[in-house]
Amino acid sequence: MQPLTEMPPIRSSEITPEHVYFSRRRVLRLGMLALGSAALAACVPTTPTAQEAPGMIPRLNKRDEFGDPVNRWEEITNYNNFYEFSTDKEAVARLAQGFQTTPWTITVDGLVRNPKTYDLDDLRKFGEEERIYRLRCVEGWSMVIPWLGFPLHKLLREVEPTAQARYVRFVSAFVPEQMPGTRLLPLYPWPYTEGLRLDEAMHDLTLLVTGVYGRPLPPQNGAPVRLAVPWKYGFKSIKSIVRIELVAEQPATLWNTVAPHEYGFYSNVNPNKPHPRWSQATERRIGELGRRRTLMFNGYAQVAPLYEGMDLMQNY
Ligand SMILES: Nc1nc2c(c(=O)[nH]1)N[C@H]1C(S)=C(S)[C@@H](COP(=O)(O)O)O[C@H]1N2
Ligand SMILES: [Mo]
Repeated sequence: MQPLTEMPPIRSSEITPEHVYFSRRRVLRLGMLALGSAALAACVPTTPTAQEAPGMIPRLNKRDEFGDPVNRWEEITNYNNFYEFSTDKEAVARLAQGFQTTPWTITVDGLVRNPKTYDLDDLRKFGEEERIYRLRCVEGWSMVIPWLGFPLHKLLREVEPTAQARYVRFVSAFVPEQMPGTRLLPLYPWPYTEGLRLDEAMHDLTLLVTGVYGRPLPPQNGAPVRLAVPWKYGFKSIKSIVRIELVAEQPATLWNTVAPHEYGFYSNVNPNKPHPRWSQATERRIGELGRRRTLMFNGYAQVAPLYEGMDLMQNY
């Protein structure tokens, strides 16, 4: 599992609050002026750059293939589902702040010819490209997110699944000392697990994500490595992955175990298949007024051949 290091997690109380940080800079600047040295004062930046100041990251002027603009950094990193930290979407960012993501390894094993444990450096050789994907949560909201990562098939080809391998099982880190949400939900079958059929995992849209918005992935978005499967409900896009196991039978997943009648194994975005407690016909795009129509496969119609001959109303 997730290795524990000697370093304790950073407490949120140890992080300098923004107003203190800015006033310290002001005091420093005044001090420099008091020295009467114009040359020295000129070395002190008078305005914080976007990189330094949290909350001042400019909106990327990019659109997805459907013509929709990407969401703001603030939205993507402050409205999160990550139950290991909290069920409150707006509290996850703060509670995940001290989560230790280095050192980190992902073990890839099971029905493969070349099982291997990858560290973050090992993953670099697979490259990093930007993919702007829609994320549609099963709860009825959505965003457009510019991920950085590489297609999972690159890694799967390297480990060489055997002929018996038919599914891929993914496991998240489980570190209760650093994950207060898991202690509030002790009856959940932790660690968080997910699964894909092997052909879904091999599809070029299936991305292993290492960054977002041109930056490393923040803890609340599933650092250091998470999945993005854009044609499925968001809960299939498992965060903070520590193990990828090739298996013969359809694996148990957390949400399918907790509420099988509400969350199927496939969970493809499907506007015609209502959740037992709400419609899935429309969604609220974060940052927009009103609702928009939800599209079959979240708009990614190219995956339809994966499900030829399957009744997606029964086998959801
Ligand atoms: N380990 C883990 N992965 C997870 C979740 C979680 O609670 N734990 N939530 C899922 C859900 S419901 C959604 S909608 C997405 C949200 O990803 P985001 O916060 O990066 O937008 O992560 C998914 N991956
Ligand atoms: Mo979700």
